[in-house]
Amino acid sequence: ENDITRPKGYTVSWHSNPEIEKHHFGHAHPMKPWRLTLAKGLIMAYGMHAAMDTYVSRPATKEELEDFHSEEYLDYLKSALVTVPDDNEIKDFNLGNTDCPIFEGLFNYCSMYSGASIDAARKLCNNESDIAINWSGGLHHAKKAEASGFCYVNDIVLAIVQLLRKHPRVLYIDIDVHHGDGVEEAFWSTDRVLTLSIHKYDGMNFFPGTGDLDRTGPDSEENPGAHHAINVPLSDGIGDQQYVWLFKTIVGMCVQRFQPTAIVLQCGADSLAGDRLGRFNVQVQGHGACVTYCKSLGIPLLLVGGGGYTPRNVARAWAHETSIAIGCDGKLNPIIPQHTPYRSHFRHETIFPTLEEILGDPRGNKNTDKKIREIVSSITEQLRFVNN
Ligand code: V1P
Ligand code: CA
Ligand code: ZN
Repeated sequence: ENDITRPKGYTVSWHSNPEIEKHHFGHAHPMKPWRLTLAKGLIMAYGMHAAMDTYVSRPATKEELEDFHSEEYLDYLKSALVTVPDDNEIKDFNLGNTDCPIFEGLFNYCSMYSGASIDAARKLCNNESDIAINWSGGLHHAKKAEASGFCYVNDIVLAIVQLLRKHPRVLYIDIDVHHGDGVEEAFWSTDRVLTLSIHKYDGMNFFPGTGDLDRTGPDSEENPGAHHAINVPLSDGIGDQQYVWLFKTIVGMCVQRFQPTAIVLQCGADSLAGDRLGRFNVQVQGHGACVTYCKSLGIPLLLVGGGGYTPRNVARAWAHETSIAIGCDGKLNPIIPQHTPYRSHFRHETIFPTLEEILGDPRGNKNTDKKIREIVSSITEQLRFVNN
């Protein structure tokens, strides 16, 4: 039987809007906003919403979006039609291509997921939440005046800008299988945000092609941002043991050195085994262990989504991570209640014993322990230059 009660002594807020899930990137496109419907279905089927403050988020205002994006870009994004755009506009804003199509309601979709991240950040600033969650956010590739890799508006940057109003230092951690280039670039020249991305790296053979170990910030020591970008490039097939050890070791060192007053964790679920675009072998348990570790630090925490292209696995991971946030992980009924309408989405699966177990052929692990230790040594050296 379910035993979900409101956690005593701390508050978790969940920010979402059902409007977001209704948008479609197009049939062949891997980004499926309805994975959020699946995640919400699991979260609610377990009754986890009863343990959180739930908010229906509102769209971000033009002024809020302009905290990062250029007015010309936003104007174009707002007026963009589902027709083939002018060549100059494609070139200027990287919009209307296979990765970043212009679809019905695009601007509404962008302002909605961004509004949720901004609201979540404000709850943390006002001490009204200890952990704030927006699974529809985490769109880490968007630039000031450019869409990239399924991301049009960078809700993470907008949320961090809000956090910086109250918080002197923000640690950004990105466990999406892709490099968090847009967030890294936005805070490239400041020492108030330490960005850490763990990702697959194989030069131009894997999107977005950046994020090698030696990409540590601006080259000039005069620039306050020097050494404040941390990149963990990995190869195919990393599993829970190496991944979680690496995560705890590096995040632990970052927290000790940088002393963040707030943490933003991008929980991109394309780092899970069996992901349609990903290459890793991380299980829901290992992915969730990253959330558990961040929660254990006792620092205000913003959880956002991100990538994740095998929708049922995404839903399981984010439902599991919601259970970690509210502190009921391990106490969940392993069988999805029979009566939930959402169960129909899962019925074709041959194995479905627990929320934590996911499907997908294991990939061969190309990451040696030696390489993992070398990464840690290199980042240990880098962090000597980081002082709070
Ligand atoms: O590799 C590319 C293209 C090729 N170049 C022109 C760029 N794009 C990738 C984009 C991946 C975006 C990941 C976003 C996130 O980090 C955050 C939400 O998860 C790409 C891939 C791929 N396998 O890397 N696009 C597509 N696949 C794609 C496939 C079918 C239809 C549309 C896009
Ligand atoms: Ca990443
Ligand atoms: Zn990704």
